Amino acid sequence: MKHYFLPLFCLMLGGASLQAQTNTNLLQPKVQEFQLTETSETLTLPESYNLVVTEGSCPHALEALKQIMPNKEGKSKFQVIVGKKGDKAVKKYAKKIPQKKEGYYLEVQKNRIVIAGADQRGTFYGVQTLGQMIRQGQMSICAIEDYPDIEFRGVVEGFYGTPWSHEARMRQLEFYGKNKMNTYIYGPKDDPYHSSPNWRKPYPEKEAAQIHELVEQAARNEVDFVWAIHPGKDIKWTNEDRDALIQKFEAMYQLGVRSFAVFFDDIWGEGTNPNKQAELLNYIDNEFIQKKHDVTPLVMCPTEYNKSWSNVKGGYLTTLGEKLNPSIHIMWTGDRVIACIDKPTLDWINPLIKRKAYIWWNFPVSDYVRDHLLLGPTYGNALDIKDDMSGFVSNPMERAEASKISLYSVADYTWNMESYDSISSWKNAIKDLLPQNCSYLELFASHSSDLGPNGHGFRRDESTDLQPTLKAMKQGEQKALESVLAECKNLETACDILLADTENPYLIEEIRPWLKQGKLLGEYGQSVLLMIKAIQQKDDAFMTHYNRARSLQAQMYELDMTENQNPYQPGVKVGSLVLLPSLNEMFTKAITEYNTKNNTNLDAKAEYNPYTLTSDVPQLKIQPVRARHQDVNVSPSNEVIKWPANASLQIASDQPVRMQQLYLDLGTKDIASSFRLETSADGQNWTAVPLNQAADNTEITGAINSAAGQSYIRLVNASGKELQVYFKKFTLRLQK
Ligand code: LOG
Repeated sequence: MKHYFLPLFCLMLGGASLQAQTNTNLLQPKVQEFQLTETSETLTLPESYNLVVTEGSCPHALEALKQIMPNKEGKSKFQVIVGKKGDKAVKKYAKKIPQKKEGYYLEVQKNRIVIAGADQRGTFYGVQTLGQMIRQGQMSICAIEDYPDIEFRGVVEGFYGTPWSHEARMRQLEFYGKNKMNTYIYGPKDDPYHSSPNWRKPYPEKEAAQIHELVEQAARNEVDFVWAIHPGKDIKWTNEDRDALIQKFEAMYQLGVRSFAVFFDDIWGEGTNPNKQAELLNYIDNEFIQKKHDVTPLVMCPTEYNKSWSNVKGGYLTTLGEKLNPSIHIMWTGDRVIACIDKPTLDWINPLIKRKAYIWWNFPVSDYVRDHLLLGPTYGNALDIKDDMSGFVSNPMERAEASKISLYSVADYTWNMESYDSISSWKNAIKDLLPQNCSYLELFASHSSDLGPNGHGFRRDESTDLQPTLKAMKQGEQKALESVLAECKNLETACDILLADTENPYLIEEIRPWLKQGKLLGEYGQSVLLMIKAIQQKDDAFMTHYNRARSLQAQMYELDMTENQNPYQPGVKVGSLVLLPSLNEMFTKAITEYNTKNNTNLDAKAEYNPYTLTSDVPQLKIQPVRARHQDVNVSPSNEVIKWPANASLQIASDQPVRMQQLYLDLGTKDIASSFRLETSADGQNWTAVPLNQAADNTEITGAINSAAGQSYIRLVNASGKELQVYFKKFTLRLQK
């Protein structure tokens, strides 16, 4: 619960004098209780302070304190009293310390500052809050009682794609400490020593040394470094593999790791057996976790980790619920792989697993929409569920710095849920990341937040503030046209300024291709709108604006084809939900009308996708399909696809194309003979195309080489039974 007590006379003094006070809105995460004393006085720190502590207590908090205090420790009447419950130093304040794990009491008086934590971590968090107050300038004379709503708060580095760099992780851990997040789960899917094939092997020397360094950095920032293993792809339920897993954990323990997780997500086959999983995990818990005495509770990610994949009758979840030791946490992504969490979500899962779910929130992860940046506000999770979960960790983007916009808000949400406000938290996050150029980053981020069409169907609002103006413009309001024009100018300016920003070079490096695309989009918008104005005013400059708009369309396409060329969702998309389609629509409409009026034949097309996908495989139904050069690609998926017998995936072109070859990868060996590939000119009469797969290889090819044009191609499960496969590649190459 949040309580802000503002003495009445303080309010009556009005805005100006209040500005000198601490701005509680900028305390991050939002504090639970903030109380101003009966004066509007503020504290200016004296030149030195007398530090009162209990020997040996709270070393990380004291280290942090040294860094935030602008003045020196020394002889002074001004006291800074720091300690945790039970310390002599804070004995006088014991009653004021919140009775909550990781809570703290912080008091600012004319002659002293007191930070009294419920434990070491709480004390460290008190210092963080004090640091935020000091950075604001003048401090209010005040008292704060603060504590987190959720026990485990933080991040799971659990995405597919290039894992974060060591340096990025070091910066992240510091960021978590500053924002009072206590958990970092290390589980990048593409670290071979986390998953198959090398989960059984120890890390090579260099990687081991880096992990040790991360563990130390985590400790300094009061973060639990949780090392996760992902053994399910090839685990055998033998004593040998069980011992290999324990040995790996032991090796990680030797590197300093004191928190562990086991992930069984995105696998099929033997590894998914819930009885065997529970048996193994209980063994690890009894023989390793509990015996060490200094290790935090084990965390596991189940194979059925969301409701849409759960077969309750099959008994997977109930088996885990009944058999797993009660201290083991079970992760859960919600009703779907990508979902926001609410009360019904938790009311469904908690009884099944007989414990409170530990939420793995798949946002702002972008490993299934790698051409987009997810920089918008963090919203959608219910505000009334703090008592229904044991933990909440967010799976971020491959781009570590850019993810901080969302992670800042995750910290805010999990600390003080009822007070969480997604928009103000988003704005504060951006200010924190790029203090001087925050207004430019905010504008850019507002147009770079949706994911584009994707197989999960998860979308985010975009260009929210501009939407009413765009609507008014469509209805012919001239003032609205001018506002949209101004917005496009501002977007160009913002991207230009950000491209040369030096405040946070890591961030700019990560988002550079998108900034370049944003700049082109801003320029494109201006050309389109100036072109429309020229038409209205019968101005000769029309052709110049038209040609420039055409050129910018080509430049945006070129950038999309040359930068961020990952093999999954290559390209660079900005403003793809609202701004770009609106401008394209305006362009097409204006040129079509112009052509009719002037009897001209200017190209009015702004965007065009001739391919459509249809499928009766539920997980592939809304998978995006896109043309690139000579290729037509269906976006790959990260999950296990359950492909029903006789179900198919079909691509149709709106005009006949000469197909050359299909490149397919279902992540499975010896599977080609289970599928049938066919092409057709009319969608009625189908011709079979042989599929080739070399032994011991997952790649499949289908040589089509049709001389005549075909409009359809489809891949059918011809095995007579449901198949479980990955969907790593579906590329149709066309003849030149
Ligand atoms: C994976 C995860 C991936 C995410 C989003 C879980 C538990 N597992 O479909 O590694 O980053 O979805 O693509 C997942 O979410 N599989």
